[in-house]
Amino acid sequence: GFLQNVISHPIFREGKATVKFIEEHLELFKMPRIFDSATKTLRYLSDVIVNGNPDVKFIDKSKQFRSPKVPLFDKQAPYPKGTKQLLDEMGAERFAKMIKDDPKIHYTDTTFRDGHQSLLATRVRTLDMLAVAESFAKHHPETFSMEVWGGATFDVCLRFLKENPWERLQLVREAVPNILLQMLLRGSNGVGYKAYPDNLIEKFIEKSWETGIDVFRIFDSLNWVEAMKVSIRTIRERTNAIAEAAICYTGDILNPDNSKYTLQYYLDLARQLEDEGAHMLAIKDMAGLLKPYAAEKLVTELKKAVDLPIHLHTHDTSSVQSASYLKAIEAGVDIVDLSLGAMSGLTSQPNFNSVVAFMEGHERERKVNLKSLNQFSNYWEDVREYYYPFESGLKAGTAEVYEHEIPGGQYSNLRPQARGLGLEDQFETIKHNYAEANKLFGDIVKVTPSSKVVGDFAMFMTSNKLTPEDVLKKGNSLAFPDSVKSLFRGELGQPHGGFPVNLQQMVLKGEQPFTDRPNKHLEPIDFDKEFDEFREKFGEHYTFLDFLSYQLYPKVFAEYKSHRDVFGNVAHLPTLAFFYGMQPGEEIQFQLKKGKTIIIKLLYVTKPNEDGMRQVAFTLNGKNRQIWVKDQS
Ligand code: 3PY
Ligand code: ZN
Repeated sequence: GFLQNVISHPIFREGKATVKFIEEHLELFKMPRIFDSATKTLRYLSDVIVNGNPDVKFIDKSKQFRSPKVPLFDKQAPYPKGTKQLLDEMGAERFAKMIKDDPKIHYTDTTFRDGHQSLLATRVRTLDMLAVAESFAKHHPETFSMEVWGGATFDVCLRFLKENPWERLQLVREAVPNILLQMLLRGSNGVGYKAYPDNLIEKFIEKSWETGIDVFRIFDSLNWVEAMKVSIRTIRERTNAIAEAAICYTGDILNPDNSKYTLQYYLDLARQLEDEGAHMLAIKDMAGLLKPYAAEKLVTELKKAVDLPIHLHTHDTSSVQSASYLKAIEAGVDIVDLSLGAMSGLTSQPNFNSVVAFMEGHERERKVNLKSLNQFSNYWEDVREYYYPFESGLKAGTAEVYEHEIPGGQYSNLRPQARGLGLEDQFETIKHNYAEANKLFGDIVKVTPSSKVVGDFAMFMTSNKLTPEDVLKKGNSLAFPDSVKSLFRGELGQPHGGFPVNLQQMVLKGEQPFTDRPNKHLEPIDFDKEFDEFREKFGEHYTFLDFLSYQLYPKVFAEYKSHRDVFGNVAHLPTLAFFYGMQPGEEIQFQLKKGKTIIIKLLYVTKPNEDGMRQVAFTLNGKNRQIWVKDQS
């Protein structure tokens, strides 16, 4: 073996081996890659067994898990034709027209993206999706699209799951070649929280399309059309994908006291997006504020105002949003977003299975095999248990959402964020301050990243015990959070109606804000030069897609890279082992790569020695292996 080669080498035997020896005799250190990656996997497992996964804040030792059952399907059978084939045949324009002319309602399944982003803080791992992806694609080719990427998934993949988000997309595309794959794009903020250079956004869109995205849902966190133009144009000019431009819904169009976000405001916005070249229009009700009669009114009027198919998205935080869907469907909406039963409701989308059930016999019914759909829900019911540390704690629908207007995706993250700041017992105050912060900011659209700024300020008010009056009185001497400064500098764009001038002056303290597109002030990226530098820094095996990850999230990418250097690709590990490690006597089996199955059994873990080191003993495919780990406790 490798160790034998090294220790029997004369230089080594004479005790003259230095780092130079390693450099000059690299051939001695070449290990088969598979062996190498298995060792890294053992290192990862040992570390989680001894020190825990840093992303898991508590472990419930009494938790019992069932094994999830993937609905049976024929591996050999070809995939039935679906919307993906129709888009490829027809092109985006004709395809969109066909959808608009189709009297039957269409369904988007958000389980792989917004469903878990909103219920489980975006933590669902690729492996648990891939296990059912092919089965779903074969059983449910009538699905309009599957939302599988973008939003917070990109960041969370790298930051917490230590997975490559591009690989996730590639693998889901392979498993689902027949249904449109959809992503959420934050316009000029890409899949991040700030403005990026235009040419980075263009390249990101191009590569996302090449890797598998068919439908780009584009929004701007302030509904600022200027910030969406580059994305819409790029999709039209450089891809064959669908540019679905979104209006973010806030407030209540039926409230007579609301003079800011009126029906007219949304109709104007929709017309502008149509003029900019959108193939489809989305109503993005990110907080679930669109009540049933408002949905009826909005959809009815939008159908008259624009000639595009309309795709409705909501969150069921209030628990009445399926009523809004029914009203919208009867008013002619073309597509609605749903999440599979066990991954639906509350801060997530309305229940796919139940909506299918209530549409039975309706004149706009689309036939979906509900028995089969229920089996997929059952799969997710079991898988969801794996992710219990990431549940939001919200137990029932709440009408409070009409007051605080917190987006579904943010709600599930706010409590852990509050916990991190030691403010968990003040959650009521935080929700209240969220609404107050929004008022101070002039009532802005709240969705990533603008919602994060409002959330940050709500935390700031709470931890400093500030009322809105205090903020306005002491504003000149307050050190506002960075994200608040950035918002008022215009770095996220311009809100409808402008910023409140007095608060803006207090925040900026003499600094001049932008009034044009923040992206215009950013240097374009020199891709050839910077990609070369990236490879020099990180290694030749990193791809252009990795380079894009790095451009979007430099620090997160660097940490992901170090993790990968030490622990290898952890995406293959079963989820329970990934989060909770293993118990002595436990055995896991998984594919380290295609066709290479390994079996790992944990034998024992020793107590720490005087140096605080513990030995973790395994068998790997029957062979004994020991790893030493520093106990950090
Ligand atoms: C995101 O941007 O991640 C969202 O889901 C916004 O609703
Ligand atoms: Zn959403």
